[in-house]
Amino acid sequence: MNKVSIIIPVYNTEQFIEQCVLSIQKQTYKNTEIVLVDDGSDYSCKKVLDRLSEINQHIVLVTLKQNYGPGFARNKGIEHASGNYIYFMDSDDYIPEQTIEMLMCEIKEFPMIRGRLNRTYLTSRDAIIIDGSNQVKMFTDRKFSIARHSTAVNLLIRKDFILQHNLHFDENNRVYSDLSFLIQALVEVDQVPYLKEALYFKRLRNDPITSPSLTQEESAMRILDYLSIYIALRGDSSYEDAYEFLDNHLLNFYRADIVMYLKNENQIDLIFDAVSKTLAMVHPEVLRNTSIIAKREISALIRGDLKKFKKLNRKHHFLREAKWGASSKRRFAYFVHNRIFSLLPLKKKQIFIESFLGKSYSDSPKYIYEYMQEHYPEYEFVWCFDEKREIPGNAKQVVRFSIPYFYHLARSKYWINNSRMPNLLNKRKGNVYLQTWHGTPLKRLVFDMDDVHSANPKYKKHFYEQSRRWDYLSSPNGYSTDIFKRAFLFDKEMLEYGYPRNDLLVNNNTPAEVDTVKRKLGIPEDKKVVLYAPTWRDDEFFSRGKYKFTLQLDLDALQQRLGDEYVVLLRTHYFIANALDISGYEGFVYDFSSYDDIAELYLVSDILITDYSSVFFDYANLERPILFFTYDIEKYRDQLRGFYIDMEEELPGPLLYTSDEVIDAIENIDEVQEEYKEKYEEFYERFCDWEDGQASRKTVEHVFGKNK
Ligand code: C2G
Repeated sequence: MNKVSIIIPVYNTEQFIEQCVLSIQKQTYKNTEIVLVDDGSDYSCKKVLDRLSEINQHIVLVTLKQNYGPGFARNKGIEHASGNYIYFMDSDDYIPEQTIEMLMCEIKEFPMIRGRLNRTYLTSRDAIIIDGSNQVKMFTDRKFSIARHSTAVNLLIRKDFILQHNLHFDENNRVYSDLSFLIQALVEVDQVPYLKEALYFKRLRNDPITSPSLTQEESAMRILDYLSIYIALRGDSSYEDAYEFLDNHLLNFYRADIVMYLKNENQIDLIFDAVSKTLAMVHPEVLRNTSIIAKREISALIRGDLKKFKKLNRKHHFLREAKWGASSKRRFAYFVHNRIFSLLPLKKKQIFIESFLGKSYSDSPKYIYEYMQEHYPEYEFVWCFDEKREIPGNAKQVVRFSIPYFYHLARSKYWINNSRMPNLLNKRKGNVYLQTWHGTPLKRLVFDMDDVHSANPKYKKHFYEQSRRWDYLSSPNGYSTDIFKRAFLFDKEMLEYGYPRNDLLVNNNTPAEVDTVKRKLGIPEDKKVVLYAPTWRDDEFFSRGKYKFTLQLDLDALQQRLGDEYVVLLRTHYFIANALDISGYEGFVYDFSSYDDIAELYLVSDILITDYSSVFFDYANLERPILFFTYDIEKYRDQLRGFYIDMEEELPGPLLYTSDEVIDAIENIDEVQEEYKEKYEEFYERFCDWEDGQASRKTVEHVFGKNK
């Protein structure tokens, strides 16, 4: 039986390599050998490789003394391979069970065969059924397009063919070494079979900031690497057949990568000469097919006319942005913000303020605003909402994403926000951004998360870009400070004064205030109040930003057993798009999901039920009982997020899994409180200690105080 050697260069991918190897062990094609080439990895990765090769006798571990790059490592792998077929993988990828068998079955008399690449952000995926036809497509005229993605992964190739033609990976090139191997191989054949059912999962790292893959590295190095491989291949007459493919490949690279890189004008000097020299090699016929814009730039580049190129580059980026801006109303507004409104002078006493994406008048921004209304009347405020609403004070209001919204964003010196701003907004020089954030973290945040299960896989990258604009960040306790620094990679000023939003809970916790708020909310003053405030689930959504929630509390049972003594307030997270059906429970259940400020709901509630929401950290300031309805804790903890604290050990109340358990706990709330007394005290000390009712004042003084 034919043996397949799977060659995998490894460099510090201890996070991913086990899964890669496991996916090979699970192959239905059994006669395989795994050649792991350790390309000078650090100790922690070496340890993983040693362990893997100890337990799996099909692993051949080749250790290189230093980091030579994937080209050298793949060549070394071929030298050590004992199989008569070679298959290439990257150490952070994985394959479905049948990939190798399918390729082996279809390679027949051909020297090589290619499967399909499927890019994914997830750690594991099941094979996707494509159409099940298992039909091989033959690439003849367009055979070079097999090299289009510049990668040799998911290529199965006969070893004697490699040796016969002395095929090798470029050893001097870090990112594009595969391209040379592929072109050498492809010029030797007339046709290449391609099987789209043979899948390969190529991991797009969801964290291109702290753990980028080679192609995610945004640097001049990557571009220069590409140019050098093009020059080497294009200058060698043995690859004449590939010239047209290479020229087009370069032009695509120019449009997609070089143009983007040169958006930052300061980078032009770094690569100008190399780009100029490379483009001069392209056949004029191929150049003729490019757009007028590209043609002009390329012509200046080829002539080496740096001054002209800079001028064109600036103009063309403006035109590209304008064209982009013309494609929708929203984009037009961004364009006008970044290119026009941002040229108008900053208003030094104007504050642009928003809470929860404009969905409410609430949270720390509200309390900062109200404090400043009273003590800093010289400041003007622009509040952003999704629709116009009644609020105290004399703030202007703008509707999110309207033209006035963009206008005031650009002109306000200060921004105050508790969540995220749109990614495409440029922060202008002189802008000061106070980020108050919105909760002590329980669920792992951004760079502490492994997989991203929410609707936006680019979450980490976007988050990083956005958080670079923050100048100040509010922290509610020392525990949060540590996490924020690490998980947000935040290194500017941390405001360690507690949360402005919790001032209310410290200052207004009196029976008279509670009754006033109850009357305002329209709930009976003679009943006790249970507040149920769950969080959202990353994997349950309709579309991006629109999450769904299914109520698991049995309202019937609640009403039967508690209806005489209690009323229930329901409050879903602001990401939740669906409304809960509470018809039939009038006078017992109240839906306050769209009520502005949850702090007022805390104030009137005798008991809080929640799950993995940060609401309990705030509620604990009231020192009232908290129950945790954690019916899906395993999924939430193990698959979706992971927690920073041990829920079983450290929470100030019991974990409950059914409606009956929740009702039992409410009926026996005094005993529950007694049982959790000590834990509650420890919890309070750890998370609520900074809250002294003065957080708004201290925060404002820090950012706007007289010495600023
Ligand atoms: N919130 C609310 N109603 C809910 C849940 C939350 O009003 N049913 C508000 C609370 O102010 C809460 C904040 O939204 O503190 C954040 O909600 P979480 O459920 O904790 O979830 P998330 O928005 O993912 O933020 O560091 C904090 C984390 O990032 C959590």
